[in-house]
Amino acid sequence: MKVSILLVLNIFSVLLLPAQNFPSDHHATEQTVQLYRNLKLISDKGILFGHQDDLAYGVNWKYQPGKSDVKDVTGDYPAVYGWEIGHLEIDAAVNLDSVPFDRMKEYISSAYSKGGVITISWHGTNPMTGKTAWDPENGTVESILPGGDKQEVFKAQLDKVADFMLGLKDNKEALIPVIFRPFHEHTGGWFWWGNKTTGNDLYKKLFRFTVQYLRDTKNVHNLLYAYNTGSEFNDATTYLQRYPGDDVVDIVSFDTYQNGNPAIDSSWQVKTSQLLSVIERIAAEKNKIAALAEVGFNKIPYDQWWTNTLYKAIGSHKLAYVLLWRNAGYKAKEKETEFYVPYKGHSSELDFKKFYHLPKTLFQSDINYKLIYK
Ligand code: BMA
Repeated sequence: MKVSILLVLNIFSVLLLPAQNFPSDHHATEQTVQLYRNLKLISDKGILFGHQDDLAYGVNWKYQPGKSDVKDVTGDYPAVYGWEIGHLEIDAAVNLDSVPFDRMKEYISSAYSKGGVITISWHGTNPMTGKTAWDPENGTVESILPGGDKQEVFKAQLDKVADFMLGLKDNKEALIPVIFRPFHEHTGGWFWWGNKTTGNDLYKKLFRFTVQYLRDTKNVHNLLYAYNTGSEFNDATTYLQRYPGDDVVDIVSFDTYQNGNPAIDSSWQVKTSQLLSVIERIAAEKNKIAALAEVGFNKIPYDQWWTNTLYKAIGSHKLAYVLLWRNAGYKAKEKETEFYVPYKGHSSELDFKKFYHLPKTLFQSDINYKLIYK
């Protein structure tokens, strides 16, 4: 009896396994499938370290071949590279942070050849008003879904996203896999897709329409999809309130930024760890991948933030990657300075090196093409 139950269970799990080990896109390219599988395997061993716009610029420099603030401090590059395609939808040559799209493609393919993981965010123009992503205007999402009077405008935006993704190729003309993270931080109210103007069902429809259009209409098969909230949730129920479905999501993630004084107050660290436990459990139950898609402490004004705060928040979790946000440096328009990774000479440099040497933090030299894409 026991034996036959075990046998049935075994056959059952064998039958289930292929589906479980496949991304939401059943026509995903070989390298995309391998990325998905390998990210799962990697989460058992360590956490890939990522940085937004790492190769393009840093604090006090721009477009110097081979340069990276992460490399200047640690001697090594990140393992995950975040890029941003906002303004692609309005045919600009540079993104909303002035990174030229043609250079971005070069950075992406050079990182990919070394096994680097690529993730892309999209602070897209509001298709209804033509203003920025930070334009939470009522009725936007209704107007861009099928039947809405801005549906064609939105589809034209997605056509450009599809062209960009399909233009990412290696030197053998194979498509480069990308973790696409559209409509991020939707549990806040600052973006046009956010919860101030977009109800839960509408958000789900927007996400589903986007995936189905890119995947099934435009035949884009080099994407894994990341569902991404802010830190405005406290348990699985609230995290999943706007979850669009297992068939359109591969990665469950959230964004969170440190504020306050972590030297005397560990509440951010404790909360971040709690929230990571929530998505870690969801990832295990749904057989998805968990990640901390954006994180940082602007200007890192606590010199032990890396080992004493961030690592304490993430170190015990099963996560594929963490991505630190961009080292913009001084932003003349806003008259403010923004960076999340130390540069040479910064007060948290030593601690970042300690963080780099921890066995669980994985950078470029810990990975290679075979490990990630084969
Ligand atoms: C924000 C800031 C902005 C930037 C935007 C999109 O968090 O870094 O300066 O324009 O992300 O990358």
